[in-house]
Amino acid sequence: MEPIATMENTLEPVAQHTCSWLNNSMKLLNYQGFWNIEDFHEGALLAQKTFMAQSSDVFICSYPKTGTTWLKALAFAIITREKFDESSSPLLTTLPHDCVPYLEKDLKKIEENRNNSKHFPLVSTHLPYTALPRSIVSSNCKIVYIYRNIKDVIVSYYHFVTKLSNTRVVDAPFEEAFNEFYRGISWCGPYWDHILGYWQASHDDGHKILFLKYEDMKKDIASNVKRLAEFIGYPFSNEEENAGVIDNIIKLCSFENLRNLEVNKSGYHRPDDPYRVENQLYFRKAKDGDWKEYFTDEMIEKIDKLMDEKLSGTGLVLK
Ligand code: PAP
Repeated sequence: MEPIATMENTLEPVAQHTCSWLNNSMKLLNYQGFWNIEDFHEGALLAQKTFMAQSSDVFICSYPKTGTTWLKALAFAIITREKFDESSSPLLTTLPHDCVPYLEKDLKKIEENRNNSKHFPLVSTHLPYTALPRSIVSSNCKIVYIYRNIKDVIVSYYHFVTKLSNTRVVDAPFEEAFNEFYRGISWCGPYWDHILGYWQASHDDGHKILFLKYEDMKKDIASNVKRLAEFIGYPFSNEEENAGVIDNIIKLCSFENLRNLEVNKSGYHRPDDPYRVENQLYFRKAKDGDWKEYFTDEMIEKIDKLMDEKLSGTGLVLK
C-alpha cells in the first residue's frame, strides 16, 4: 500500500494498491474508507457531487459477486411485467447489467431516462452506504441490498477479476487473492464494512432498506420474489399469482435460463471499457459451497474468526 496523500478532505485517494497476484494489472484506490477499482473512482465522485435521487427510485445495492445480476434481472422483470411477459422481455436479448443502469458509470443515461416515457426507476451501485450520494440517503427512495456467504464471494471474485480484459491472469494464486481480501483490500472492500454500513442504516431507517440473502433466495425464491415486489412497490395481485406470473419471472431469471441465452453466452459488457467483461463471466457456477474446492483449513479458520469479530452482535451470518 503506497500512501499518496494524507489530507482527509482531499479529492485524491489516500492510498493505492496494485494487485500483485494479478500481475499488477489491477489498481485499487482507497478513498472515504473503501477500495475502488481505479476505473470506477471518478464516476463515483461525480455521482456523489451531482446525482439527485427521486423518491420513486429503487436502488439495487450490493458488494460485487453477491448476486447482483440475479437481483437486477428479478427487479427488472417485476417492474416491467405489464409491458413484457416472459416471451417478450428485454432480458431475453440483453444482459441484465445492460437493463439496469450503474450509478458509477451511467449517470448520463440515468438522467436521460428520467425524461423518457420508457423510464423505470431502477439504478444499481456497488458503493458502500457511506459513499452513496447524499440525495439517496436523504430521499424516500428504496434500497434493496443483497449479500452472500463471504467464502463463495471470495471465490467468485477471484474468478471474475482474473478474467477481465486487462487482467487475464491464468492460474493466479488463490492464497494471495484470499490474503488480500482478508486484509480488506478488494473492489469496494472491506466486504464486512460494506454490509455493516447498510445493516446499520437499515436499523436507523428500517423501512427503506430490504436485505436479501443470496442463499435464502435459492432456498425459497417465490417468497423472496414476493417480498421484493412488495417492497419496491410493485406487489403481485392474487390474479397474477394464480396465473403463474411469479413462477414465470422466477424461470426467466433463473441461472439456468439466463446463462443459456445467446446474449449471455457471447459478447461483452461495456465493450469500450478497459475492464470490459465477457457477458458469460457473470454466469459462472452459482453453486453454494463452491469455496470448499479452494479453502484450506487455515483459511477457513481465519475467515470464520474474522467474521465472528466483525459481525458479533449483529445477527448477520456471512460464514
Ligand atoms: P457482479 O457484482 O459482477 O454483478 P454478481 O452478479 O453479484 O456479480 O455475482 C455473480 C455471481 O452470481 C456468480 O457466482 P459464482 O461465481 O459463484 O458462480 C454467478 O454465477 C451468480 N449468478 C449469476 N446469475 C445468477 C442467477 N440468475 N441466479 C443465481 N446466481 C446467479
